[in-house]
Amino acid sequence: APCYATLNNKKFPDDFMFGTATSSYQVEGAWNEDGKGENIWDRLLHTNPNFTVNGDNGDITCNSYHKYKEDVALVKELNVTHYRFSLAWARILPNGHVDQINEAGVQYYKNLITELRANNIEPFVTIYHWDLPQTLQDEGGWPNSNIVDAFVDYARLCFQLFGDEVKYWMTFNEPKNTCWQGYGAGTKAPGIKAAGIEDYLCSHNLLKAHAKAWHVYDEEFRATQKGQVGIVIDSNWWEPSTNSSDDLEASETKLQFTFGWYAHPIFIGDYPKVMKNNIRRRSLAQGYTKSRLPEFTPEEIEFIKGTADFLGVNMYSSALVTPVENHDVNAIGYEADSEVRDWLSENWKRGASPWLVVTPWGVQKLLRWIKEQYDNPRIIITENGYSDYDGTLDDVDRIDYIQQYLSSVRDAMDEDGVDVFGYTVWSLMDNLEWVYGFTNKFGLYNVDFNSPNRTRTAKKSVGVYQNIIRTRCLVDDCIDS
Ligand code: GBH
Repeated sequence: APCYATLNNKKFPDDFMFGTATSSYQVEGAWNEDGKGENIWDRLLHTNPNFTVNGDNGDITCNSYHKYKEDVALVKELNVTHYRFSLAWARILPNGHVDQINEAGVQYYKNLITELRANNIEPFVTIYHWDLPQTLQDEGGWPNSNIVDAFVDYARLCFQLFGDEVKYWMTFNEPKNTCWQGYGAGTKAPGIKAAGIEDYLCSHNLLKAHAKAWHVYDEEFRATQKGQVGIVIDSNWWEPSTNSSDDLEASETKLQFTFGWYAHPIFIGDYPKVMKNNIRRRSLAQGYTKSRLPEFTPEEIEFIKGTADFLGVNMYSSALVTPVENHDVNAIGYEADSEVRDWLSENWKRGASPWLVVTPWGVQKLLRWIKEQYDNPRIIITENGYSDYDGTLDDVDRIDYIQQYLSSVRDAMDEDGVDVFGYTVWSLMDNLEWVYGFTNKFGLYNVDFNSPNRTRTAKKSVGVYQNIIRTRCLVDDCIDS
């Protein structure tokens, strides 16, 4: 029997939401069917198969485009309140712009949403989860400010098409990974390596696009559709490697560079001070005439501030931090700009993903920090989950992970008064895990990628999650709070 000693014994509130999640490129397949346009992942993985382990790509993956009814049946079987999925921009708008709408793509999402509603499952819709239409990348992608209006037109169309049935919208999933991995480190599509320059331009445009889309909803749709628009921001918990004031400060700096990069403009106004100061100081020392971090005008700061009805948090892991000693002043890059170094403790249990360590206490610390920083926003955990290599049905490590993290979330609610209204397991099923292809498996359901049917099979974690949802408890002798 599992050891319950560290699990919270308090019930989750009756209205607490429990859900599960996927994203379009990772599960849909049908990459060129029924009029879908090419996106940056299609292009990158077709032209450069070495980008992923085993040359895996999303051409077919879980085949959810054809199997969505079966997917919804699994979601139903889980008995969750909500299903978080994303819209593939190029499936709706093949060239990225609203002059050409792909009716078959629109119909696919209408069918999916109808099927969810018919089964009493709340759709949580991410408008952008990393699959930019290739045509928009050819126009410069996120670092080019033209993208702002292209995104806002697309978002408005989504509100028009689906907003009668969708009440929870998220503009962006993990902007840091769109920008830093896509245009800085080059480890995600479009694979551009321009760290310290294009990642900052990308974020600048993305924040404006987010804010504009929120205002469009607020002015044109909120009164009739009565939904909410938020954003999903991810971060590790950055644990000070010692109790020294330098390490405490490194933790704060790293939180500002990761979470604050997006949350500060949206919840407080403008970029975090430490980002503005560090990047300006380093840019000038490097011979630039101004900071590599673009500046918002006072009007833009006001326009972006307050543009989230709720905050989605993706949290999986933690790392230790300390200031970089004798840092190289000439290094141009987002990571160099933070002047903080991070690494994983040898003592932490690992998942299959090289970055994933089992640190449930980190989620409580992150949630408490968010509450204090941003004046107690309404939060939903939009992703949390555990990867293994083999997709085993006897997934005791995943069960342990989910129980421990949920317990820590419950502690954050109870001990720190964090306003958490829901939790979402990544992922409904094993899927295309970006550069790790099909080798890192996060699913509650196993998918047989060798079978043309892409057969789904429940893992042991399904039963455990069903039980948590039914009882709203992590332990047998759980108490009402
Ligand atoms: C999420 O990304 C994605 O939304 C989802 O598509 C994906 O399948 C899932 O998680 C599992 O990976 O130094 O803070 O940047 C989370 C991926 C993992 C990206 C941690 C950043 C490095 C830590 N993130 N990673 S950080």
